[in-house]
This record gives sequence, structure tokens and C-alpha cells, in this order.
Amino acid sequence: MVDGGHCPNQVQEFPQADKRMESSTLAADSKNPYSIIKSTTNQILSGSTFTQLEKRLKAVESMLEDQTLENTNLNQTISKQEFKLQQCDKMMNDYHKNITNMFRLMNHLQRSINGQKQGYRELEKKVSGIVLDVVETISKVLNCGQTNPETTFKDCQDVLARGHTISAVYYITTTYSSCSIPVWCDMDTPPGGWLVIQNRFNGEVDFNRLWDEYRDGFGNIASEFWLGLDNIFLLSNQDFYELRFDLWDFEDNRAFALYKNFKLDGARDRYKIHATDFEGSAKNGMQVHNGMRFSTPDQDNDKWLEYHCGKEWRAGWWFNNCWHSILNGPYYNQSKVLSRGISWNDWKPEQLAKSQMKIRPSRLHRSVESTKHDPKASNSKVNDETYLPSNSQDLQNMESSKLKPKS
Ligand SMILES: [Ca+2]
Repeated sequence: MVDGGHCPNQVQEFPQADKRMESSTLAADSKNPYSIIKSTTNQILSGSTFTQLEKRLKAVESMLEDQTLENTNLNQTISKQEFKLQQCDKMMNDYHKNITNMFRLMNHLQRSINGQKQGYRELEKKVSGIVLDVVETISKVLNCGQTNPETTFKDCQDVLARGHTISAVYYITTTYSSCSIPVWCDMDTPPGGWLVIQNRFNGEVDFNRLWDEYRDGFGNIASEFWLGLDNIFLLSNQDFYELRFDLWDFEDNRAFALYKNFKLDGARDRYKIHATDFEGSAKNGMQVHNGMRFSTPDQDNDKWLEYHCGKEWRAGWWFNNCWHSILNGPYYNQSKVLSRGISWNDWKPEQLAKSQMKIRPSRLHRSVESTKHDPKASNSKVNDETYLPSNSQDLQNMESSKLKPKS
């Protein structure tokens, strides 16, 4: 009998122990290295073999390598995502800048649109005012003369164009009116066709008048007169017109001022004057009056707040504060006077002897029109339709013209 009754039991304990070890290893999380290490330690403590330990260690190393590779991949993915985030951030900044610029542009456009709307409203108001002025003015001009179209004209240029070359009184009917009014046509001052709106030469007509009289006109059409602001308004708005001032001193020297663009606003704008594109020998005496409203001794529309120019100078005029030129003041039959009534400072510092204001269709606009239709027109001037030079020849020609209208 072999005395080894205890051995078999001892030998048999190994497999059991190994089985417990394996079961504990299997029970451990096969993917968790720490769990495997713990399991392996248990195996060591429970008497596992070196080979088994080595095998377990390699498994752990392999898993660590896998984890490292996985970490590397993860880091690369994170880097890529970070790069994409940076790009997104940059795009967001650009987008924000674009949005900001777009809002600025929208604000700018909105302001521009508002400005245009305001301009349009003002223009609409202006046009409405002119239409109302025209309607009211023609309803006031009730002194209808002849209305036969055969014997009435649009203006003095129309009179001239229809063969009447003598300076005299003619009846004209403006485009906006059905009433004819008598006017003095000056066919002698080159190039003829001038409709006289103011004439003074001897002081027989008092020009110290009130608003309504300046509006309606006064005096004698074949002598001294003021045609009336309403009539001048209707005339100067039916076409493009030019305005000419003829001036004489007491030694019969003369000068003129021509404004190639002239228009008078209506009553709502207090007959504001627009006289530009100056040319002439008298210098630009209306420059400071351009854009001024009309004032009279009873209506102060001038630019001097504390002063009533029309009242102080006893005249109706487009006063600024107060004047560089004034042709409607009191008449004095001498040049040396304390308070001048007919003056054009840019030509003479003394009182003048005579003055005339006259209008005709603007040759400036007519030459533009003719140039549009005929390219040669810009190089070939037509005698009747071009501006004469302000030289001595022009003055000599003017000397021969009649100053005093004939009755
Ligand atoms: Ca004033």
C-alpha cells in the first residue's frame, strides 16, 4: 500500500485551484487591463505557472498597444475636429462681418431712400404749388383782352417769328391762360423778340407800391410800367426764358446784364427769382438776389431779420439784406442822391437814369435743343438765336435802339 494517501488529494487540488484561477480570470473583465492584472495577481498568489503569467502579460501588452493605437486615432480625430471648429469659428467671424457690413449698407440705403422720398415729396409739393399758382393766377387775370388766336401770341419772340418786326404793343396769351394781356415788344435790342416786364425813364409812375399792385402790375404799358409778378410768373414758366437788364446813366452811357436762365416762382414761394448764367457789361448785379423772394413796403420776405428792406427803400424787389441792385426804387432826376432808387452797384455807385427788364425764350436751351437735332448747330451759330458778345459793337448796336416805347 502506498503511503501517499494524502498525495492524491494534494495533486488533485491543483486542477481545482487552476480551475478557480481560470474561472476568476474569465470572470474578470477581459477588456479591462486592470481587471486582468488583478486576476493575474490572484493567479500568482494562487500558484499559477510562469508560462501562464507570461501569456497573460503578453495579452495585457497587446491590449495596451490596442489602447495606445486607439488613443492615437482618437487624438487625431480630436485634432481634425478642432481644426474644423477653428474653420467654423473663422467662418462665423467672416459671416458676422458680412452681416455687419450688410446692415450698414441697408442703413445707408434706407437713409438714401428716405432722402429720395423727402426730395420727391418736396418736388411733388413744389409741382403742386406751381399748378395751384397757375390755376389761381389765371383765375385772377380777368382783364381779358383779345382772345383771337390769329392776333394773339405766346410771347414777343412769337410775334417776331410771325413777321412783326416793329417795337410796339402786342397782345399775348400765355400757355396757361385764356386771357390776352397787352405787352411791349422790343424788337430793336438784338436779337429782337424781347418782352419788356419793367420800364423806367422819367419817373412819371410811382414805384412805391404795395404787394397787390406789384403782383397785378401797374403803370402804362406804352410808358413806365411794371408788368406784374403773376404775369411774369406765367410767362417764365411756359418755356425756358432769359432775362436782360438794360441800364443807362445820366450821361447816356449804357450797360446790360443778361441771365440765360430765368424763372420766377409763384405766389406760394413769394415770387422767388432764379436768374443764372450771367453775361454782360454791367457785371453780375443780381448774383446776391438770385433765389430771393419778392418783398414790398407792406411785405417783408427779405433776409434781414431786423430790417424791412422794401419799406425802408420804398420799393418792391427781390431784397436780400438789402441789395446790390435795385431798379424799382424812387426815381430821382439826378445821379448824386443820398438814397438811391434805381441802382446797379456793380456797374455804378450813382443813381441811374433809365432801366428796362425784358425776357425772351432762352437761346441757351434752344441751342441745346438744336444741337440735339443737328450736330452742326454747335459750330454754326444762327444770327438771331445766338448771344452777342458784350463788346463795343454790341453797345453801338444798342445805342441805335429806341429806349422809350412808342404808343
Ligand atoms: Ca426783413
